[in-house]
Amino acid sequence: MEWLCRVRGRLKKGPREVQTVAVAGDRVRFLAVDEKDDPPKGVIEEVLPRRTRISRLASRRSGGQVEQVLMANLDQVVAVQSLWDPVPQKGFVDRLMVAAERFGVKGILILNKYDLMDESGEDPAWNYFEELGYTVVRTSAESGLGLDHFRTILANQISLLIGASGVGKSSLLNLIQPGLRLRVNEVTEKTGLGRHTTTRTELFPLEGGGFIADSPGIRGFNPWDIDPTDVGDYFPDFAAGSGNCRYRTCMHRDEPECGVKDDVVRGRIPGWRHEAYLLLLRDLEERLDRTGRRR
Ligand SMILES: Nc1nc2c(ncn2[C@@H]2O[C@H](COP(=O)(O)OP(=O)(O)OP(=O)(O)O)[C@@H](O)[C@H]2O)c(=O)[nH]1
Ligand SMILES: [Mg+2]
Ligand SMILES: [Zn+2]
Repeated sequence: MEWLCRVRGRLKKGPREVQTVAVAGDRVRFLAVDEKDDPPKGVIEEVLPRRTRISRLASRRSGGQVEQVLMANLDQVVAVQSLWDPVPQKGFVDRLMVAAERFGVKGILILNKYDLMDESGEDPAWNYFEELGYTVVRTSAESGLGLDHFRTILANQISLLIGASGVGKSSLLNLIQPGLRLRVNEVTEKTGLGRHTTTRTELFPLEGGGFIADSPGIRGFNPWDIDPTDVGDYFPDFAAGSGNCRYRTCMHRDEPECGVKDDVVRGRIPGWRHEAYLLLLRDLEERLDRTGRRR
């Protein structure tokens, strides 16, 4: 049964934190206020401790170091990219997988719109994520490719779909779980971007067991609560090389005798992967500087 609940005022610590008080996936204790109403109404009195969560730094507009919890109590985060229309976002998957490692949830990559792939073939970057141990599934909401595989990955798990607007998150979910009738919208021809059709994160039960959350398209993603000096720890492919860095505190950037950079030169780590690391590092440092915290 579905209850429409507001959050008890005392649970909100300030306007900025409201978006994080109760999120999709939370387990709550609530008080029935009007059972006979349609839908029945209640008030959330308590949000129970979260087993897991996935969070990012809230937008700059909401002021520096603010946690935005995207979902609570999830088992896996599913990064959705489309091969075309919109084109993949550089570094997005790397960042989501860093967040998955940081928050102890499984990371999965969906490559959607496979029907739109041209002769130039698939970017070898995607294979690399597979080699790193992440599950990668090629799908098409148009042809049905990969949907059975995707379904088995979601069964009995609590999952979050996340990716840019227009990549096909809601379209995939409509096929995985018929009857949902989620709204989908064309990608605009002019900009090649989606229209932000889904506007809130919503959790749905799956027929075969488990739950899945659809979420609004996002562009940037800075994982919450990662110290710049630790970012490298969340890149599993850096582990071997960093054992050979001259300095124990090596950030694998400008330092001499860096084992990670050696691995890049030798072709063991692709250049784009190191680049994604450097950009994430820069973004996290920049945020700390802006909010006046130590570096
Ligand atoms: N050719 C092709 N088009 C697809 C595929 N999947 C989705 N689309 C189309 O892409 C457009 C955007 O799909 P949505 O499902 O609304 O995308 P979304 O990721 O939910 O977007 P937001 O809700 O804005 O975040 C729609 O016109 C879909 O029909 C696919 O596999 N192949
Ligand atoms: Mg959508
Ligand atoms: Zn190094």
